[in-house]
Amino acid sequence: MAFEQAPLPYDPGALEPSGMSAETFSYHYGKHHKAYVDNLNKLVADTELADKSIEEVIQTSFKEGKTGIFNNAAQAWNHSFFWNCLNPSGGGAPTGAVAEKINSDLGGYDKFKEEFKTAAATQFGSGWAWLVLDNGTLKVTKTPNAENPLVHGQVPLLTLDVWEHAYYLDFQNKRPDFIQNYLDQLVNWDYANQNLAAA
Ligand code: MN3
Repeated sequence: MAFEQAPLPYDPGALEPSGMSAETFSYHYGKHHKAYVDNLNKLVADTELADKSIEEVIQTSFKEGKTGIFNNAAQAWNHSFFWNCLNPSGGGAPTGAVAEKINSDLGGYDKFKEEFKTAAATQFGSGWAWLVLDNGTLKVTKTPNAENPLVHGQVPLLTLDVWEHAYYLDFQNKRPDFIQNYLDQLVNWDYANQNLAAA
């Protein structure tokens, strides 16, 4: 049983008016994400990990220092999660329970935005910025390369991919503009609320 790349939750051109082009999706989903899934399947073929859930593969390979498997499993998972964090009608202020918790745990939406922008902009090299639930409290974090909150016992609510491949076609070297665009035009608070409700 092979791991599969989940379909995008929208048409690859659907986010173009919101600043993320179909060309970006053709590379980011069609090449980068696909390669992580394909590599994962090659690396776990004929091992006991082939029949585990991808979350179990992530935890086990991280604990056991199986870097190649971890990197590809986590990147396969991170990207599937990331596509759901984007919405053609997304962006702007949070809603629902997440909004209330951002007020109580992070000091409000404006403070969240500053903290998230700083995390995403200061992740040196490749990585991810996250909004997570950590022991019942919201936190903004950043992780290098493929690392994700699952291996730190946290529940991810939202993420932004800050690998250069995520923004170079649309924003070139201007990572801060890509981050701002995510917050203003793309972020899917409904998905964050679903993840919070399921936590
Ligand atoms: Mn990526």
